[in-house]
Amino acid sequence: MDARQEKELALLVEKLGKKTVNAAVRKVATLPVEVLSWGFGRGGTRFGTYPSGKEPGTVAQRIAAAGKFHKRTGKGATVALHFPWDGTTAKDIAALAGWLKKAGVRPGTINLNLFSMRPTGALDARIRFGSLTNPVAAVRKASVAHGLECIRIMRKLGSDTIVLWLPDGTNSPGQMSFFDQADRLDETAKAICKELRGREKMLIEYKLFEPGFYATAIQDYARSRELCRLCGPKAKVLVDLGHHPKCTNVEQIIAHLVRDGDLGGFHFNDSIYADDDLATGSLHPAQLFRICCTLVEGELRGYQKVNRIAFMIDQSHNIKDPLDEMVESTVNIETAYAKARLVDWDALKKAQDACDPSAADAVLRDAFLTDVRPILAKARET
Ligand code: PSV
Ligand code: MN
Repeated sequence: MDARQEKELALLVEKLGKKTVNAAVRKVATLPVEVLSWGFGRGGTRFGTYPSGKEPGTVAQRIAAAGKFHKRTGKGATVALHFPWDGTTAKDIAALAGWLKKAGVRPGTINLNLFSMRPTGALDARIRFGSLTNPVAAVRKASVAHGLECIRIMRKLGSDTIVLWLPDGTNSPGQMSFFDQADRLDETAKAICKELRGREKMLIEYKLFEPGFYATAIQDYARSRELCRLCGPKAKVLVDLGHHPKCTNVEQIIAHLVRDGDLGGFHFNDSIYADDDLATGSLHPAQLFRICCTLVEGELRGYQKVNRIAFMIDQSHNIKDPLDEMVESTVNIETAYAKARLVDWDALKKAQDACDPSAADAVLRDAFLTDVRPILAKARET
């Protein structure tokens, strides 16, 4: 930290007290944020991908970029991996383990990819009719086998979490019965989850739409939670910020999940129109703050510890330099989280219980409007 930052931090201490500021620094410094390997490459849309030529092109280069990110920010100690994107053969997985080690980072969540066709086997063009819910038993079987393969990769790399995001959905009302869709998914999701042992986990991610535009198989947190209940305590819900209908109160969903200990993880990104996968906190910093507030409140009430929830960045870097945009998003997460750690919870509760919403809002606004950059600088130094 330079002299100016030290001075700004001292002013914050004077205003908020040493205990509050030090606690915020500690919490920001120890907040784990996972980055995703493909996010270090150039993202695109269905219209095209326009590389600058400077961004990492291979898996090895992307992992090296993740190492650079980790050294610069202290975050990204773990890297989310997608299969088959990040490797297919045993040789690939061994090489991947080597690149991760060399980059000084660890494998994070292992993400199933049930939307890319494979050159051989049943996961061919028929996956346009679904993977775990496909009407053809052989395709469902191959999809479960991919889940089991991801569990083996997870163990080989030394990770303990797989993520199931299901691209399955239909495009027209007659395409598949809701009842068949649900029955098939109950059976296949259970078949994957029952292979997990000990501390291993499966996070189940929901999404309202895309690539199916009529009826997605895991469309909301109710369905995701229902599947988790069916699969047992190893399964938890994963919330991706871009996967809701517009105007959804995501922080309220978070509260309901946290109360029941059902929140397993987060995919951070930002959006205006749909699942835009833009930089986290670039458009809706206040929403990110409210989400962080809910997480902190959940922890203070003794539900789920914030640091035990898997925070991952899941966004696509189509225009800016991917490494820069990853740093920008991380700083936005840290900023929102630091502000949430500054909320005067006693004053807030008092105002709420006294039916004084103006005073309550003022408490939140005080925290939100605080310039926490000195806290972030101190946390980074730590
Ligand atoms: C789907 O939109 C998603 O959010 C899932 O997490 C996928 O794994 C990821 O994006 C990559 O496409
Ligand atoms: Mn996601």
